[in-house]
Amino acid sequence: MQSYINQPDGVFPSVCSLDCPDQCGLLLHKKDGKIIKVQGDPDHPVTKGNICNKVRNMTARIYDPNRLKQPLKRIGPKGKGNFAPISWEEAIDTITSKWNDLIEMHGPESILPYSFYGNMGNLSAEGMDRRFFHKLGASMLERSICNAAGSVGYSYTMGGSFGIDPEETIHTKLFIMWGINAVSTNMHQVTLAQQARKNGAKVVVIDVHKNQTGKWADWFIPILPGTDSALALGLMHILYAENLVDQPFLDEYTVGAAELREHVRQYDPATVSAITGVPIDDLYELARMYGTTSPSFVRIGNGLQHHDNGGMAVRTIACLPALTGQWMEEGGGAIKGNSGYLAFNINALRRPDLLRNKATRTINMNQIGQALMEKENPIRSMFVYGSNPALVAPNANKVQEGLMREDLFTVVHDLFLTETAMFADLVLPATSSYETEDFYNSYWHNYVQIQKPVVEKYGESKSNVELFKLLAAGMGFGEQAFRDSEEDMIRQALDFPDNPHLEGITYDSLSRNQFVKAKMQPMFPGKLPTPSGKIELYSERMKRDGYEPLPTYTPIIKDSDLPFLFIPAPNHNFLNSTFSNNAKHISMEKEPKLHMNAADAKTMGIAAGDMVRIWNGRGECLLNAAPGENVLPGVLVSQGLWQNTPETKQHINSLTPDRLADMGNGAVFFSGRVDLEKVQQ
Ligand SMILES: Nc1nc2c(c(=O)[nH]1)N[C@H]1C(S)=C(S)[C@@H](COP(=O)(O)OP(=O)(O)OC[C@H]3O[C@@H](n4cnc5c(=O)[nH]c(N)nc54)[C@H](O)[C@@H]3O)O[C@H]1N2
Ligand SMILES: Nc1nc2c(c(=O)[nH]1)N[C@H]1C(S)=C(S)[C@@H](COP(=O)(O)OP(=O)(O)OC[C@H]3O[C@@H](n4cnc5c(=O)[nH]c(N)nc54)[C@H](O)[C@@H]3O)O[C@H]1N2
Ligand code: SF4
Ligand SMILES: [Mo]
Repeated sequence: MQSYINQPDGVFPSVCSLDCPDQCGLLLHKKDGKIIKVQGDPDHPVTKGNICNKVRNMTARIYDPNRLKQPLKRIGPKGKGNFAPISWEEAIDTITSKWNDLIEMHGPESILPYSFYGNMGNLSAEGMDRRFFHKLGASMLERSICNAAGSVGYSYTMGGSFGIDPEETIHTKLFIMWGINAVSTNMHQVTLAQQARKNGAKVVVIDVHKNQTGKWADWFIPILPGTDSALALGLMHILYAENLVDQPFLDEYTVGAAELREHVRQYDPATVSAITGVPIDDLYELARMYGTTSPSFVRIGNGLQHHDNGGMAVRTIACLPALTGQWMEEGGGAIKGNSGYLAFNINALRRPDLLRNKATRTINMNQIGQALMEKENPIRSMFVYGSNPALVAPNANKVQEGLMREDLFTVVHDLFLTETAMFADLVLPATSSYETEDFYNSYWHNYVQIQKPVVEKYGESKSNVELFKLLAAGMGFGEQAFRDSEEDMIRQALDFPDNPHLEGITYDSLSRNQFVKAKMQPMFPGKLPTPSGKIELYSERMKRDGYEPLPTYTPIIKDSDLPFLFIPAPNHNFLNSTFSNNAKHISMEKEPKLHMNAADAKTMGIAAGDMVRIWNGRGECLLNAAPGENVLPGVLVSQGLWQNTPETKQHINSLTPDRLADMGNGAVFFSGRVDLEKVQQ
């Protein structure tokens, strides 16, 4: 394996490992064996040397004095953060002997892995760990906290995670950024749009919050939360009524266009305006703009699908480009996610064949609080890595209650003593992605990239791959799968003739070139991976799965009579909870705010900067009020997953519901209701 560890000085290629669609190419500047600067790689064809502030300041995180150096064991009460250093040998012995006892007494399903994409590297996030837990026979985790509802919804229409190549969007004339805060969460899509703007392109943003992306738009359209499918259906109504549809495209490449035409009659502008809060004139203007501008492109975000009806919302919006035949144009169409193009051999990487009991139970990560409190066949041990459930999972007080269980044996592998780690019995130090080998495939642009180790492992930290190999050895697992090197695993994963887009992407080509693009061809003319091979405006498969076969608006669940809808979205300088513990990034973000409509604030006697308490049956939070015109009346928006202390009470997810979305068992962070009062000081 090629490695730059032994070169103390120089500039070395890297890739951003964070859960962000842009997956930037990076250059790491090293001096005396340490990274002194993180820079964008100007040669990366999409990200072209520009990176976000978060990662430009990454050295502050990887050399943060609070970074974990050694394994720790708990020596005080749970949650208090009293730990003492131990050796790796003792840590592995403690875990394996505890697990051997649990397996003997209660079976392997009493153990649950909990992980997500803190490191998007495929080996780190879903490699040796999956092999290990499959062989162990542990409970399975349904990893549906992020985009599950929308991905399933999009697939009903388009067959899978396939959109256009974002590099084409320099040709786009109309951008609709729908439920995506792209300035913060997909900055290179913004760069591409800026390029197109020089040639006259217009940008429309549809969001519940006029955030940085809304302010950057030519036209910001505020919408009431959870009503996007009604808006899309209203646009379809006008497109059909005014004959702005592309009939030859509909005839050739879609199923159900005639049924849809009839179906959308009910979504007339007056009805849709009343549901969405979008004025009737704006509905006409947007529909006509969309029906007459070509190429037009819809970037479908993740925000609009974190709702009870999020799957159907994405399924519905995904129908729009078909109505106008935009998939035929270079720079026309949509992107929800593009991971389909870079699909690799997950069976070879994850080895589900090692799981003997095919009826092993699955636990939804969005309901981890409930699951930990379950009395029947309880989870007795949880192993957390690449995720911070105490902060990121909904209904956080329930999660905390579960983590406090005296009889729960919790192990956390992370770079920091996260909120979750505070409740752990054992804490294990993890390497950063710059210290280990892995491969990365973006879910937006279509490049695969490789990371070679650039710096030595920090302290005694171990990578996910190393850790699960050690655990496998400790459990006495003899298969070759637990001795494979990183290189072996990358080769196995990329050996996948089933996906023609992967042709030419190999360990060797990546090692030579650092990034290699998927083989792309226009989506149309072509056959989609839907049952009919066409865009399914009407979906027989949905009918079979118990859904309305045509796109339909269903309101989100009114989970209480409390007056406000609460949208706790991500912020600019953290990445989920990553960076929320780094002083540098906290100082860039300043403080958590609560955006509210000025009229609501006036009625309640709240002024800018007032401390407000927001609460519901699940929990409460203290935030600084920011009244204005950036949200509609009845809507509250906060940004970022802030660290929580008993004094600051900033635990946003203590308020969020842990019911599941309409599709994919996804999370519904943005469908909860709260009340609000000024804190008298
Ligand atoms: N800086 C930064 N970048 C990130 C992240 C981060 O935390 N910080 N997180 C990463 C991850 S894991 C993900 S999944 C992506 C998420 O990035 P995005 O796809 O941008 O999704 P969100 O930021 O969750 O929400 C986007 C927008 O949806 C809006 N919204 C909420 N409800 C509705 C609705 O009902 N309708 C409409 N139209 N809009 C609505 C919110 O106000 C928000 O502005 O970003 C990734 N990149
Ligand atoms: N209120 C609200 N809650 C949300 C969201 C929201 O919009 N609003 N967004 C949701 C979404 S879209 C997502 S994707 C989830 C994300 O939730 P998580 O996936 O839990 O994301 P992070 O909070 O970034 O936590 C990742 C952790 O992995 C650790 N880590 C990084 N690299 C490695 C490694 O190589 N090995 C190990 N062992 N650990 C590593 C980091 O230090 C960090 O503590 O949050 C969800 N929660
Ligand atoms: S977080 Fe996103 S924008 Fe920032 S460097 Fe990483 S991939 Fe690029
Ligand atoms: Mo996410």
